[in-house]
Amino acid sequence: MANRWTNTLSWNDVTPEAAFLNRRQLIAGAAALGAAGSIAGSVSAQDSGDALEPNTWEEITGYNNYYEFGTGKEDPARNAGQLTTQPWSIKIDGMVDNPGDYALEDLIAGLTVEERIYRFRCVEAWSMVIPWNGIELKDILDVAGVQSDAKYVAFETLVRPSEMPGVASRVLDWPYREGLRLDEATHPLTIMATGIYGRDIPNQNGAPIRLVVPWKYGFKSIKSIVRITLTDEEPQTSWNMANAREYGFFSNVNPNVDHPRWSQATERRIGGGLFAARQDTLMFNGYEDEVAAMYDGMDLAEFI
Ligand SMILES: Nc1nc2c(c(=O)[nH]1)N[C@H]1C(S)=C(S)[C@@H](COP(=O)(O)O)O[C@H]1N2
Ligand SMILES: [Mo]
Repeated sequence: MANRWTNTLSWNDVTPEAAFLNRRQLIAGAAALGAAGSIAGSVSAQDSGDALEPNTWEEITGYNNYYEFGTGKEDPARNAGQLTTQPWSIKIDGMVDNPGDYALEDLIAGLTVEERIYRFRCVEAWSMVIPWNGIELKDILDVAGVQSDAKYVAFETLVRPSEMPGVASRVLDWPYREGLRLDEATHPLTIMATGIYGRDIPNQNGAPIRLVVPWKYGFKSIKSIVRITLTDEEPQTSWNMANAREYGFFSNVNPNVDHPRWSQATERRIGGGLFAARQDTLMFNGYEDEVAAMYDGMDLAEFI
């Protein structure tokens, strides 16, 4: 199956390390456009001026937020290696036709894993570009059979104190929880990632499977998921529970709405070096064309 979102990339995204992935994506994108399509046609006007390029494997796997393994940026790489990720099952419950405990390999058997190179913007105002391998969340929800009265999807991360030194601290109320509105969850940009650079996703990045919602601040992209619940009520989410004034349910990337303690207008690209200029943060992290319609008529300064 072709990558429908190849057009979120520019030619400038291609680095030697990622070149093989990009070439395959561009070929797939061109094929999807049909005989009249061109490779150039898969580059969006919005991105064509950007000088983005994917971060290196070392940057992506060495600078992380995963508080179950500690609050320092290098704690997850240091401490997450001990996490047992096989076997792994995900409980899917709530408003679904087929609730149950699904072995991960059964749940995703037959579903398409795609390469998606996405911007990733943490609420702390740093960013990366990450070449994920993942499955559209919608495809996974279809296995469970979402009922028509469901309005939200709630997610929970594993809590395993014997392997997660960070959960001894009360820095968050475990399990780590996140949630999306159903239209956000079934949007084609929303994926469940199982890989990076074509390799299994490392533990510190959320093995064996984590959410990626590229137009929202990074904390929405919950790691190492063990439970997915369909519900008709807005779910509780960890950072909103910890500080509702600073972290809302939506948490869409928005350069025009500052965090109460810092500006969100610009960001520091990891790997750019000590003297690199900060970059302008893009509305919806650069995915405005794809997602803005979901928030039509909403006051984005109110619904943070
Ligand atoms: N379970 C869990 N998921 C989590 C976090 C966490 O602490 N625990 N941190 C979030 C935050 S703040 C960010 S920025 C991203 C970081 O993802 P990365 O380490 O793969 O870059 O993971 C998010 N998902
Ligand atoms: Mo974050």
